[in-house]
Amino acid sequence: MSEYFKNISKIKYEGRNSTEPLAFKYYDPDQLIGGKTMKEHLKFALSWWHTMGGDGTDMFGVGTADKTWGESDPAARSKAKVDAAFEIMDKLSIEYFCFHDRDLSPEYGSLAETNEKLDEVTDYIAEKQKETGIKCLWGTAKCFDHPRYMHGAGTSPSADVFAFTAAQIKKAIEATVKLGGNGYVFWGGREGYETLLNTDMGLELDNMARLMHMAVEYGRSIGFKGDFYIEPKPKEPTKHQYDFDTATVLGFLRKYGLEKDFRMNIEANHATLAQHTFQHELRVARVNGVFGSIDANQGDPLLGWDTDQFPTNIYDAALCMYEVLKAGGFTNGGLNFDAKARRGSFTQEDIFFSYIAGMDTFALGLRIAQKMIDDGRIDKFIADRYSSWNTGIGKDIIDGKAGFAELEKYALSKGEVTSSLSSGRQEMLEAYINNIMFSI
Ligand code: XUL
Ligand code: CO
Repeated sequence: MSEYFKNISKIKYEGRNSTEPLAFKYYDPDQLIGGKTMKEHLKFALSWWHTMGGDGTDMFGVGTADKTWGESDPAARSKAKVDAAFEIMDKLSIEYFCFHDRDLSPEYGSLAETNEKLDEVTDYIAEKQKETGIKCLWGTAKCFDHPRYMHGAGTSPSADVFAFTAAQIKKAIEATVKLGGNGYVFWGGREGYETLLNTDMGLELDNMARLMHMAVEYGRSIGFKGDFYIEPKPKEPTKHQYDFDTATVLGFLRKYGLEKDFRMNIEANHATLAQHTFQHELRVARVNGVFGSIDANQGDPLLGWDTDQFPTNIYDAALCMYEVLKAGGFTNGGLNFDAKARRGSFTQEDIFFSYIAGMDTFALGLRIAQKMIDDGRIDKFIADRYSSWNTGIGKDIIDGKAGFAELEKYALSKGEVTSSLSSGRQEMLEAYINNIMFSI
């Protein structure tokens, strides 16, 4: 087995004063933060598609990075990708990976042959997992790139395409179970529409739910105990994706009785495409008990599309980790870097610089989030702000003891209530965060 990154040795934690670019400044895997090690908190994962396959191809030009791994034969390349991926994960101390079926092994002449070749690759991965202890965070099926999925997969107008989709997902769930994955993701792909003039929305949504019920039923029948996830995204590739944002997906899950088996896989750049902050999406998931996993990346605030950049924004990472800690941490989920080096960052070293940047950003985010909680000023402010619900009329409302009649009586006797309000203190709270961040 060849070494692909000969000039790069295992990346070490050297601390904040290090100027070595190929070293962690903040990610110290075994450091305890709030009683758990950083690696237990963060559960970093490599995304097979961007890292092992993404070569910088965009709408205006061909790839800039060589991701052939020295092989032109597709089967040999798939195997080489496994070797290279495990070398990257080992050198970066990344303990998980996420995959689409077709990133592991491409389509061949028939579905039967495609499945057979996928089995060979997953057998090989399973062996490497045994040797290294590296785990699968989640798997998914690439039901969006082949022309058969031009009008959608689970939401295709063609029942034949729906059947093909089901067959592909069945196999992808089997691969996930075989690799010990604790999650199976549905990201909408082309599940949405371009124009309502040709679209039976009601049937498409019913069918998407049918597909998910089949996936749950089959997954559970072959021993999948992990979480199914939906990864919300409002647009791209379709004009309107059905899984628009967390709130929309929640409505869908509840309508179709899927809420017990599904949680959210929240992606930062998808949140901003939906005109939400990353923290908003995480909060909606948390307060509704469906927080699951995270696709860690960021968009460019000046671009309105899904740029999938490696996360370097400390503020966003801190508020993200604050939500994760408040949710009790990850259970089956983790932080998957659904991110790619920029097209101009085309060298092998750039893979490492990108991951180091992302991992250090989240390590800092975690430290700041824990400090926000330990500091207590923000939590106390919020508790005080809502203290009128702990006693008196507030408590009566919560306890179900006061309805419209009692509240009218109360309001009439109380008179004007503006004086019961206090300042929202947004600027003071933002300054607290700066204070906490810069004294870390
Ligand atoms: C696409 C996206 C996907 C999913 C997995 O925008 O985020 O890579 O994470 O299909
Ligand atoms: Co994603």
